[in-house]
Amino acid sequence: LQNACRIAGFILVIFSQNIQAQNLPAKRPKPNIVIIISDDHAFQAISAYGNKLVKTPNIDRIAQKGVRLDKAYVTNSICGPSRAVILTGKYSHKNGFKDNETSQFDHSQDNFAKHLQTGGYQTAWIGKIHLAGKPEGFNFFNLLPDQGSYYNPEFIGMDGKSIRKEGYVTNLIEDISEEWLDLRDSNKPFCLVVGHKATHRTWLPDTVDFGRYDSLTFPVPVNFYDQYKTRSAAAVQDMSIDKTMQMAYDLKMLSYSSKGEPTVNRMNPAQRAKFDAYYGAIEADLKSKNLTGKALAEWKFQRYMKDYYSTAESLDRNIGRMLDYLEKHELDQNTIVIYMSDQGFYLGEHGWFDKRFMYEESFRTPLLMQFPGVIKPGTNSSQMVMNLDIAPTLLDAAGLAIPSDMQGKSMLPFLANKAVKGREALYYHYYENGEHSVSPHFGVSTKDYKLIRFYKRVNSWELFDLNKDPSEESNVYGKKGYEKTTLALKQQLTKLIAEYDDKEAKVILRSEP
Ligand code: SGN
Ligand code: CA
Repeated sequence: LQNACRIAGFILVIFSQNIQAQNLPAKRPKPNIVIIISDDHAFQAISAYGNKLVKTPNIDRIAQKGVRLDKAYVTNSICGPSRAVILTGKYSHKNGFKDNETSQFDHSQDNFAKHLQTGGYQTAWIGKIHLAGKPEGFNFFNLLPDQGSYYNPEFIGMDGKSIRKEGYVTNLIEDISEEWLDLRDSNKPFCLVVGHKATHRTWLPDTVDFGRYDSLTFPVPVNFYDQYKTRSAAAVQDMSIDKTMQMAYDLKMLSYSSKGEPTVNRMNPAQRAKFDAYYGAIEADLKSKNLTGKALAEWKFQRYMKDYYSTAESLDRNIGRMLDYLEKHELDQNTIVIYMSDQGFYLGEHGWFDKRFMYEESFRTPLLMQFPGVIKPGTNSSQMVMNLDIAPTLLDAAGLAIPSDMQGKSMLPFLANKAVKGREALYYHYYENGEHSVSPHFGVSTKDYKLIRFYKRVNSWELFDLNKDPSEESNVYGKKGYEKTTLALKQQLTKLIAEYDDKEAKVILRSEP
């Protein structure tokens, strides 16, 4: 038996070395890494993902030089938790950061940057991180406090002090990133995380982008007037464009009453004058129209889209600056560039903005990656991957060991070799129970079906037949003909909960709603 074990172990070593050798050409220097993480930037807002109305030429450059992942998802569709998953390669229940409202991120825990550092990398995080406290594993950081501000934002330095910088946040984050790249030790590989605030609420564009999309009329999504029949959990939210979105706070019509502070207060006089000129004219026109009901809801939708896409314009432009920087400094051939959002976002689907639900638009994230010499340019992949996989992928690319308690898997085996298969099902768990009123839930999704268990605010099951109902409007849980599928999905869910050791979900699963 001992001999058999020894031989099996030997075969395993040979096999894993083979995979490693397939993933990375043997003699290349360690690749540099740039990860650009935006906030709330939906895949459906990107031309590489099929948006025909707007152009994102620079994000598309990454797709042309590398891979566009069409089935990339997050484990918990909310900002801080998603970044915690990206950093640690572990689900929220393992890294401890379950929600933005009550969780505290423990920076002393393991993360990919610490491994890269010990592996000889210089590391930096610049911009939004949304995990309060002092990040560990980074040689340099310069961070937005909390959500940060679009105009003249504060940045927290390594000494803990805040400094206000004049300008528009997306440009400033790129400026600081390039300054760090200029000053780095060019004898060592680097890993730079560029954390953008765009396109987070309240979608405030750079002054140069005001009105950029005014000539477009955006098509109202087919399920904009969703009545949430058969889906009690979807009916409970507070994130509709019609009811929740604020005229002053969100849409910048400042003479309307506002729940929160409108986001113009940090602007300098020159910025404010441009803001007033642009939004003032829209407000005057709106007042002359006296819109109500559906006409007002659709006016809000059009304004939301114009602000959202104009905010994304600066994001794409600054991604272009980063790609140009890498090319100009001849770094592009040995730098992995990843573009992703912290989660997806609703652009009017189901009548919503915001995220949180395990439904497609918020569950899924854009994810594009270039890795010259390893990933074939212009590849599209329909492998199911998660933000959980970023940390192990980076360690794999750097030729470093992946800690056994990281729950994600390296994407390199199947990105480098088409014959290798990724995961078959996705496990999701969302916890927050406050703003926007989305009930906590967990669930499993395969390519064909999605089964969700809501708890706390709403207690219910939902099942979607994704091939027949891709926009997830018909809950078929308990419907005739779905008994076997439901049973199989429940078994798969139970298995994933055990595999990822989600004790809380295990208890809830045992109790019927
Ligand atoms: C803020 C926003 C919410 C948003 C959360 C989480 N409200 O609280 O609309 O859902 O952030 O976003 S706001 O009035 O402050 O704009 S996340 O991206 O940080 O997760
Ligand atoms: Ca976010």
